[in-house]
Amino acid sequence: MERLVILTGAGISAESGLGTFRDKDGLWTRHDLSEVATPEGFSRNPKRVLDFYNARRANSRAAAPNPAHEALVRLEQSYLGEMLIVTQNVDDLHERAGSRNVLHMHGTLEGALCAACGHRWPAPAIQRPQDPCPACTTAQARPDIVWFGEYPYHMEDIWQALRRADAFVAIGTSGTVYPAAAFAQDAGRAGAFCLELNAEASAVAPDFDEVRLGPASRIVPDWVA
Ligand code: BV8
Repeated sequence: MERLVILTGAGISAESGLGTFRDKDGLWTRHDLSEVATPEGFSRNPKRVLDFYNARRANSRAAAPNPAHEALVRLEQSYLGEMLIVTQNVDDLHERAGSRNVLHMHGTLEGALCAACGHRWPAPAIQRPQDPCPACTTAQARPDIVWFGEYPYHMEDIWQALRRADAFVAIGTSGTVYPAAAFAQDAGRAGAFCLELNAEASAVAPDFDEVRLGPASRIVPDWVA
């Protein structure tokens, strides 16, 4: 039984009109990540953080999956082995394209989390600082996003899948954020063939057996074909 693990990053959603983080005019070139993507930043100024994610949630809901997302759906439907998509992205374009087996290791814009009691629920279109948690009623609602310094979701399942993988494919990620940036090493150590599909070689390109460069909307369908 073939086992395939696919890791996606912001680059797979770039051609859907959602910004990346580290390309020119990327999100982290216009926002200080320590102010909008850390628990400390949220404590300092909840409204600024909620405004940042409310805008991204609106963009995400207005965006549509692109041919790269759709190619992965075709692959999952025809794949005879086990296929898992691990995404660093917080948009839901994989699910809206039709992918079924998706793990969001950095959370999702479609979720809300209570900073006081840990309760999680579907996010409203707009989150406001005074929104009460449905479980403990305190006004500590925040986006269900894994910020820098927080522990990503599903790590045990992801590491187990990487240890058992026959192939690992990274799509549209710069390889700058850990622990995701180490996944090719993790999979390669377990004997997996590692392929990178990217617009430009990532910081961890040397960890891969093969690197193919180009826009995801072209090179992912070409790879799946
Ligand atoms: C943690 C949610 C403890 C926010 C994000 C070593 C080990 C472990 C941790 C660390 C370590 N060293 C440092 C750390 C700490 C830190 C970290 O990695 N810092 C970095 C800056 C050095 N990591 C953490 O804090 C993580 N937690 O470590 O917990 C732990 C310890 C050990 C083991 C487990 C746990 C939590 C990190 C999560 C932070 N949250 N996202 C939000 O989305 O608002 S991370 C942020 O970067 C993004 O959200 C995204 O998910 C992530 C990666 O970015 P990319 O997706 O790669 O996007 P980027 O813009 O960088 O690149 C785009 C790529 O696409 C480029 O390659 C480009 O060429 C390509 N591209 C562009 N257009 C196209 C394209 N490709 C194809 N087609 C196109 N059209």
